Amino acid sequence: MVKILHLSDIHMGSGFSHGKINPETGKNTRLEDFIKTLTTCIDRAIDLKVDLVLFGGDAFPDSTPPPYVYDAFAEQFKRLATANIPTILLVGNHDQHSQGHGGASLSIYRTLDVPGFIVGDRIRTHQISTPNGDVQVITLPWLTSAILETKESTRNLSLSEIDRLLLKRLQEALEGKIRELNPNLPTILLAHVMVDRATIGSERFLAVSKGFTVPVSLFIRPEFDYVALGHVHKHQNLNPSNNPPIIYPGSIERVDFSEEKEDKGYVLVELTRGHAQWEFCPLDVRRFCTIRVDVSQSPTPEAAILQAIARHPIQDAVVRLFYKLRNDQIPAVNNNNLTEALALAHQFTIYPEVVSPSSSPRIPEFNVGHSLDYLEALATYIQNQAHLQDIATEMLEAAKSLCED
Ligand SMILES: [Mn+2]
Repeated sequence: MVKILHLSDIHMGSGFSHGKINPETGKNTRLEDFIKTLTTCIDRAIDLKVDLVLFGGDAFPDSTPPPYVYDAFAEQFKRLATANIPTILLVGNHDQHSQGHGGASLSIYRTLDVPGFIVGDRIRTHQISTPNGDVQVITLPWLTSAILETKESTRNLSLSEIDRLLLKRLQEALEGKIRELNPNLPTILLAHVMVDRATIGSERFLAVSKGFTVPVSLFIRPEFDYVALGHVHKHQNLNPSNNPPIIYPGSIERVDFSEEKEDKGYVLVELTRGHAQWEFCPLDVRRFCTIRVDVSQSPTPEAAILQAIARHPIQDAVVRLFYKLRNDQIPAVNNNNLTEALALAHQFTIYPEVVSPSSSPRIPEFNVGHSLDYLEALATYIQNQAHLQDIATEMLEAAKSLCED
């Protein structure tokens, strides 16, 4: 049985705006948080004497992090080399340099020939010897046409045609690798991809280019015993039958507020040919906390905001407070009192929003008991908007032609 630690999406150096400078170290506290969490993962790998560490990609926010961030990452991974634990660093979209081909922030580990380290920047099969037997790993980095060696010109193709072409190339490449596998060895696919079945959080906004989505069916193969993914920050298993498990461990720290409610962690796997036993191990990471309160109807707006703050566990958390109030209530809220109430938080941001009760009166016709046909609804809306009268006919005609398509 081969023991594996699978982690992904470290994004070290992100989210500095959610931290502050630690006066003792001069470092941003969010960098310190990320270092602490990564340290915990590496400690676990060493304490448990795992046979292999798989990193699913996205080491930093981009491929050219500042040297002190680069160092902090290397300092942790070096401990695996010292402990003789083989490690595969897969290249994610954030690791690839946007200029030119093949450059990646992780390539330096190959250049330096770090013992036991493999950089997965192409589709390749790696056979790794461990004290508990050999294991084979197919690496599938973030896909670009360069990685798939697409020779055809894509100049005249639409984006969806390029995606189809890439998917076809991927299927061919993967099939080739699968046929060359040793059928007797435990087998892993390590891939940095967006899989169609995934529930996505912040990667929607983080991805530099949208890239394309791979159907999960491509990975449900008897040749694979475990599919180790990276890219999506929310931990999930995409294969309910668990045969094979298709696992996003998710990011190890919250990169932004879209991950407020997600558990963060890594995955431990016990692998034999034909079976993978896996377990998600949660990490103790900094909490994010959003407070939303509408005090526009309150006779005591400041007290209402303070009560809302008191209801939330803000201690040591990254907090954002959204409150809505009327224009005439502004003098009744003293920002210093809010700041004082939030002082227990690690870091906080306050977003007041002034609402005016008369800004959007309902159109009476929309309150009728029967539902309106959408063209009827549009016509009613336009009738009620003085500034649209001169283009009313054109708008309705355009809407009709859209509906006919
Ligand atoms: Mn990614």
